[in-house]
Amino acid sequence: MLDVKINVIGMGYIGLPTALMFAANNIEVIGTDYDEKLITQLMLGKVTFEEDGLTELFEKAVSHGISFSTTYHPADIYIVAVPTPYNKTSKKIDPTYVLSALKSIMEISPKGSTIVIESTVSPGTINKLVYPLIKENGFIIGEDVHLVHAPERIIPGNMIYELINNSRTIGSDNIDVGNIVKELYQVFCKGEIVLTDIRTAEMTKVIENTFRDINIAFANELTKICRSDDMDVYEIIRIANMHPRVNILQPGPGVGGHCISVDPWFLVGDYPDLTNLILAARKINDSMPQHVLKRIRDIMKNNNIKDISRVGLYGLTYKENVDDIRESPTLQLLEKMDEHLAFGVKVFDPMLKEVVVENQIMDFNDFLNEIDILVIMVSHSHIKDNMDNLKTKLILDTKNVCYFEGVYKL
Ligand code: SAJ
Repeated sequence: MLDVKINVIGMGYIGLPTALMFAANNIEVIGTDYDEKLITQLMLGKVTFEEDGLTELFEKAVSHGISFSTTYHPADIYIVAVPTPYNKTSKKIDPTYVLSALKSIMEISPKGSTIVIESTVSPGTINKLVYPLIKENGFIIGEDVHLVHAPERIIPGNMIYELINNSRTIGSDNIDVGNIVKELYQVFCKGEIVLTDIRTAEMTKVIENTFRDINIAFANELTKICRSDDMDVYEIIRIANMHPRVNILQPGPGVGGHCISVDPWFLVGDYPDLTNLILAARKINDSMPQHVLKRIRDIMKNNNIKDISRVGLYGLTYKENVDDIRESPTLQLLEKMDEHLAFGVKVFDPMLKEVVVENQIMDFNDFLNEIDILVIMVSHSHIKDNMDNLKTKLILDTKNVCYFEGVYKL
């Protein structure tokens, strides 16, 4: 057992499972978050979002003594896992949450400790913004405190498995400190852990998500080409992917979540003259809700349906089998519908326990009774299990999960 105390700052989608994983592996852990409601819920023994295996991991971590707090407590290693949005005007990273977490750490005098930033940051952020902040607070980096960037790679929907099995990157400008942090993550991580410098780690993380965004944009552009000339994009991608060196991702109603639809903007914001492809990909993916809207209008026209309130959007989360709605394609579509159409479209999502948008119906059968056109925006397992109930509806299937005759595709 490693004799260290860790304070994980940010009990969200990344920080919570990471904190639990350390605690479940016999490390002393405090989970910190300024959100009192969230900390209260954790203290009451309830997880704050749905994820396979999270409840079991939580119980194990609690039995090993994990604690939660809204105030910062001293530790040997601080792991910062707070959101890093982008500024929608400048397209650059909005580092507010990271910097404010660091300021709070500084206040509890972290001499001798190591600060690990897990949050995704744009390349150069640690040099340009984090180092100066730490110096301003009177600490000498490399002597009083050490800094490490250890971006995560886990995918919502399979987080616990990936936390254990994925390879990881540790960026440190001091190899000894890098090795200590590597050893720490090795208490649960079975994947290879690559040690590199901080800037390389920052850039690598951002380009991994950018690569995926560009690949999805390619699939989405193919969809538009195929739609314009009546070809089956799914069959074309399926066959092309049989080539040993081709791996095209799947088209969809847009790209959501807090990672893939955000991180490429960091590069566009920092290198505006050099990011033609990355910007084009972002624009293509952001145009998909508009494409869905056009498809809905075509279907309404072809079937002489004039009342938008007879249209139902299935799925509000950013992807299948998660309860996270951040930047979701359905939310993007609703914004567009609000601009273009009289309000009234119905919404249903089996993963959500609370009403988050207008006209959201909580019961699936009630939802089906209220609509004539069903737009499948998210391929939750729930819809795959309920295919037989859908046969009387006009269906626009943006996720290619429905195989009856007459189903409209993207
Ligand atoms: N999507 C498509 N077509 C596809 C795959 C995804 O349209 O073929 C859409 C999804 O529906 C969703 C969006 O893209 O709206 C993003 O979903 P995702 O499953 O691709 O990725 P995230 O955002 O859940 O997680 C990503 C992962 N990054 C990569 O796979 C390179 C994950 O490993 C990262 O840890 C995570 O971002 C993160 O936190 O950065």
